[in-house]
Amino acid sequence: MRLFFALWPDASTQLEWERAVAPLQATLGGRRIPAANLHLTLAFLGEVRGDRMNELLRLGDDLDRSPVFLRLDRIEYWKKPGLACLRPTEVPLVLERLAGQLQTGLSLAGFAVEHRHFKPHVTVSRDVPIATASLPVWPVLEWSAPVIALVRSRPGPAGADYAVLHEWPLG
Ligand code: 2AM
Repeated sequence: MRLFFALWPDASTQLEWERAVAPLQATLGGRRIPAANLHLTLAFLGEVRGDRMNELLRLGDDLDRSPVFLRLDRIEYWKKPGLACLRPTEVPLVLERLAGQLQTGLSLAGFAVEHRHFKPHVTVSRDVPIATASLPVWPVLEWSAPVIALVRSRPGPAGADYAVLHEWPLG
């Protein structure tokens, strides 16, 4: 199974984000991510054997579940993956700590995690053909993340198909 941990918005937030970025997406082009797939990844695990699920659930149980409040105030274009994403200019310490705790826990448990610097983002479009500087999002999208989710990703005909396997409420 291809798995990742993420902050997962509720459906109304996903629709709010979709509406907010629609005009910019129309300008930038690329493949729009459907509202139901919008999320903020905390740690990407890649392929994991099914019999390791219990370890991941225990790891999730041990995470600090302090509230995470974000102000998504700009859209960035990332050249190498060719994606556009929503980002907070200010990354709250509590979010840095949560991602760090997760990464450490996963490493100690022997999961292969990426050690690249955590840059919280919500991918909104892929295969974006037009390079652009960072664009402001107004009004700013203010968000209290409701849950940490363990999510399975499967390739589908219209992009990834995500299934939330388990949720841990925040705050
Ligand atoms: P991305 O949107 O920046 O591509 C599921 O693929 C989620 O895990 C996406 O949010 C994706 O981020 C993230 N992710 C992080 N590292 C990844 C990798 N090496 N391959 C695929 N997805 C990755």
